[in-house]
Amino acid sequence: MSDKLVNAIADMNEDEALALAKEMLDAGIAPVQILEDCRLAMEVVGKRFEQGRYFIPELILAGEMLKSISAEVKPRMQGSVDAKKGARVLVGTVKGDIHDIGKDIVLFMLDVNGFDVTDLGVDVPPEAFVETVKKLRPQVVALSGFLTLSYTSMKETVEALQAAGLHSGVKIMVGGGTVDEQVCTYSGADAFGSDAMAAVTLAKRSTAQPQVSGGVRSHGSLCRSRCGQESRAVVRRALAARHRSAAAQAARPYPHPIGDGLHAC
Ligand code: B12
Repeated sequence: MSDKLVNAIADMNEDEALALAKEMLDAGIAPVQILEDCRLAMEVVGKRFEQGRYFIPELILAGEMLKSISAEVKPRMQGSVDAKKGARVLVGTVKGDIHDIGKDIVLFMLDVNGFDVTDLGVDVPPEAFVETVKKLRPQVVALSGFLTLSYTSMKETVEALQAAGLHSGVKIMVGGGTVDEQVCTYSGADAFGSDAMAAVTLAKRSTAQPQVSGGVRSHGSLCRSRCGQESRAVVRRALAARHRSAAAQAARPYPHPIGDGLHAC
């Protein structure tokens, strides 16, 4: 059934995908397993986009499918932990980036794990993070981004929080797409995570929250520890492609991987 769901999403069969997800939930399959299938399907969609087989409409439809499935999954995860709200986490997709599927999954995994989550949405400028941190005084700020461009926005956000004297009071974690240890170091954030469970684990480190776990691949770490080969390779490919373009080099907001403050893992 798991493969079927991955294929239904990847092949753009919206009705079938939603029906399968509901069937799986009714059959008692762990909600986090369904989210993992969604992630696998998005990898296939992303590859087809890269190969020129899919275009923006397919990406939008895939995004819609994931949102519908997430809406089915979320209520099944509620109540699995103590409903009492604990530490505050501020979440947002950084300036210039409108990808929110991964951010929303992070958001609801934090939510069902008892965190008090505030979502600033997408394309969030550094000033909005600063203002909200002043107002809400969260313990954790989670920055999400899927575009290479978002690395610079993450850095600017961390710098803005620092300049406002707010960084010492909050842990800043980054994640999304190809974000890894190098991006974490580059942005000045405290930690990075490659999936929603990692976000929960990282947020939990500064609190004493209970955690709902479910066997989903989870990889998160402080910037100093090792990062995955795969995501490093993707970042390097993205950076190499950027360097091939003279125009991009001229206006390049993200520095070369060797030097400019970035360190190999
Ligand atoms: C769906 C999609 C879209 C949809 C987004 C819909 C939506 N509502 O989000 C739409 C169509 C809008 C879109 C637009 C664009 N996209 Co797009 N998109 C994708 C796609 C296919 C999937 C991304 C996704 O949602 N994955 C699903 C989630 C669940 O993935 P995930 O990474 O496993 O999520 C986990 C982690 O990231 C982590 N996480 C996320 N945030 C955080 C935060 C913290 C703190 C932590 C710890 C963890 C964490 O937890 C998540 C859940 O476990 C990717 C390709 C891909 N394979 O990734 C391209 C991709 C990201 N898009 C890309 C591009 C280029 C664009 C556009 C510029 C296209 C265009 N020419 O207009 C625009 C960008 C506009 C903008 N300003 O942002 C490129 C980015 C390339 C780059 N390196 O910059 C990609 C990689 C496609 C490609 N191969 O070229 N896109």
